[in-house]
Amino acid sequence: MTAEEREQLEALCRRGRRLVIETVRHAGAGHVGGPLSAMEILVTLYFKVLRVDPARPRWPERDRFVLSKGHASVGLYTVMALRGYLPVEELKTFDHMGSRLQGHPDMTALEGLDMSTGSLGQGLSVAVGMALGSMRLGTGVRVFCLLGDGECQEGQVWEAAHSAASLGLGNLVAVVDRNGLPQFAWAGRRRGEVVAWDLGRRFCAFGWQVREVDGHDVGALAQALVPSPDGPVAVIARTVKGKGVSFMENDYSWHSRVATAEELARAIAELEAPA
Ligand SMILES: Cc1ncc(C[n+]2csc(CCOP(=O)(O)OP(=O)(O)O)c2C)c(N)n1
Repeated sequence: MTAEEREQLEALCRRGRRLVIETVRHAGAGHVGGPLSAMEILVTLYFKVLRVDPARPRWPERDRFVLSKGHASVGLYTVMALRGYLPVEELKTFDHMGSRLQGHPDMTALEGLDMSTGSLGQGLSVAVGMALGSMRLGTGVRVFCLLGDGECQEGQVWEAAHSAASLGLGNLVAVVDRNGLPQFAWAGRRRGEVVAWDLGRRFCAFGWQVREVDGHDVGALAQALVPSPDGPVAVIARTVKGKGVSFMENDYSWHSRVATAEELARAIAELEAPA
């Protein structure tokens, strides 16, 4: 990746973070910490990795993306808006009655969105089905799925992981936003305790190729988010929940909290401060 390209993607991430916080404030509800931790992952996917065309959202040979951690929908809508799937102005309708942009993604409402999600643990199973279909039909479609690390406590994730490896899905990449901080406590831990459990070893044990990267480094992500003909790939992206705004980072209360006018101003000042 050239320095210029990196700068462009990083600028998109800063703009995306601001839009997420503003959108949630405008709606009066929504998730913040998880969309902020996933911003570089989403921007790298939509601007560098995915073979998609916003002008042809139903192009049969497009790559597919499944946001398994569906509560981060505001992050996905923001990046899709920046990519040209919808007007940025439409983000102001987020979570309103009748809007195409709901608190969890609705594939029947917005073209270009490939899967409705929100009930954690299910997205990887769908991605496995999509990848299997593509492999059997020889379409060349690649499938990418973003999971939360808290979400990986769901047993269904591991049933899907087992199937993907058994089926030798060389067109499937799962990326885990490993921010170490779910909404509630990890089993046996205090609420708000950051726990970086070793998901890489678990995916490896299930027969996946594992790549561990800094999840805020767009260059490293672009290199890692590449399928392998040998079978499914798990990218463990080390991230920080609430990344980009000092008082939101690693604070579980920002999982889903609406910024006050004063907090919004402070967040914007930080995001727009010269590097
Ligand atoms: C099956 C299910 N149980 C509970 C929830 C409520 N919930 C929404 S987000 C969340 C925490 C998710 O943590 P993680 O996957 O680490 O997401 P991130 O920190 O990246 O936002 C929970 C428990 C849900 N959406 N689905």
